[in-house]
Amino acid sequence: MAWAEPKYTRTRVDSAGKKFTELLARDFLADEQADEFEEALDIINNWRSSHSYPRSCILSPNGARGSATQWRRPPRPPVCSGREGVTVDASDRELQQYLFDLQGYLVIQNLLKPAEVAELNRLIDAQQLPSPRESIRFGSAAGKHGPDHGFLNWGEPFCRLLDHEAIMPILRLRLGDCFRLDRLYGIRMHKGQTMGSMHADYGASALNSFARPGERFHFAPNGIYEGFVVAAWSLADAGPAHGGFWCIPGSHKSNFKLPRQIHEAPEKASCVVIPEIPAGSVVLFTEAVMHGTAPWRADHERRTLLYKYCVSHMAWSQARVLAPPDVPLTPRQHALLTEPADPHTFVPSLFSDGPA
Ligand SMILES: O=C(O)CCC(=O)C(=O)O
Ligand SMILES: [Fe+2]
Repeated sequence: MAWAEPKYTRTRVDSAGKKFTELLARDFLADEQADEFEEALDIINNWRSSHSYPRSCILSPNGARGSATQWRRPPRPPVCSGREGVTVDASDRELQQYLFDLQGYLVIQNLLKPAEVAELNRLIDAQQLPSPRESIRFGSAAGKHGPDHGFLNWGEPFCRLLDHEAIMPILRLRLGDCFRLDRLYGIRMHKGQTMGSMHADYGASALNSFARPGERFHFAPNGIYEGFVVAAWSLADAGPAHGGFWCIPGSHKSNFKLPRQIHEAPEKASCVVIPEIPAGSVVLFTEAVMHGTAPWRADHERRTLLYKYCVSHMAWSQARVLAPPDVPLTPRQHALLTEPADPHTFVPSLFSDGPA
């Protein structure tokens, strides 16, 4: 890995740091402020890449999008251009674990080739679905939808994503060796559409926050205490300029309810981030992180496939995702459709290097 030569004095770097922090805290930047922001970023980047190890949340498979030290310019305003930046090698599990745990989500860019994305989109087109104005969700299974195979029966490319090699080790970081697919659905959105409000399925703001905790299962105070993770595949570009998934990084660790002010106007809150998730990329997020759907502002249609996984002894849905009748599954894909049960006693590891 090549490290850059330092180009700026300590004083220059310090003042760039102050400017960067000041501008980052704003929701909107005027054009000349955006230029100042980028100039500050260039100085920090140079300092950073000449001195320190990168940090952030955007992963690129095998560094395919550039070196591990490369900042991506945050998109220009409006809202919440991400604090995301550096690309890191997708095989760096330690960094993935740290960032996923820290932020509650992780983006892996450009995992699917354009031809794979096109094939999935073609199979969706072939369903002749009603307009998203009638129904934003499509191809659902389990959850409130009831038992179904959903879009898994639309073709092998949908089943391949169930246990895609790039996401399994990252799901394992949060869910352990034994987990199951709890439900799935797709989202299509047209310009101007919105969907639901921000929510988290665990923690102080969750509907279940008044439920008594289990008597026999005690969690370490700072351990991972929820077991529901989503892999959401983008089949169309999503991000700050378009809309799509948004969240409050780190909120899965928060002990306090979402303030009304943020709930009512997330687009005004600088803590809300819309990550850049180009077509062919996946965002993994814990359902415990405060998240939701930003209004769709792009001319193109939003298309996202959401696969939701629980630790094996947990079910979020009452209903199950059924095996697709017309598409054969591999043994591991079948294993993901298991009934909830104790890990390792009733449910074997999904990983060949895990305990039997
Ligand atoms: O629009 C999105 O990607 C978020 C959907 C959502 O809230 C969820 O999957 O739980
Ligand atoms: Fe959600």
